Amino acid sequence: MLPGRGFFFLIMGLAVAASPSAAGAQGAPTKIAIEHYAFDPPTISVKAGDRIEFTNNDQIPHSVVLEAPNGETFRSREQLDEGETFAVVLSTPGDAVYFCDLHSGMRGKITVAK
Ligand SMILES: [Cu+2]
Repeated sequence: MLPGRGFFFLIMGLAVAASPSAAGAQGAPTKIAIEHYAFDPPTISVKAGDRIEFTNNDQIPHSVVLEAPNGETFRSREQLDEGETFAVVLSTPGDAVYFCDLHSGMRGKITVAK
């Protein structure tokens, strides 16, 4: 048992409980890493309203183009540099597909549940 760990999650819990009005906040964001020319994890399930964060951990730029279940398209900056994050909130249930505009092999899918 790490003594600091429980305390950290207690603080996180209080922070979430203290901000019930945050739009669609379901807790911690779902994180997708961009590493070694791939999205990790490439497929994931979230709840409608969850915040999804893509972070580029590669030393070369990538991008994120996402087609939401309702047909809406979300785009990151053309070139997301190392350490930069692109966040999106999907409010419509269904399947969203996304890809990197710079590297054709980089793609993934997000299933949005109600
Ligand atoms: Cu890329």
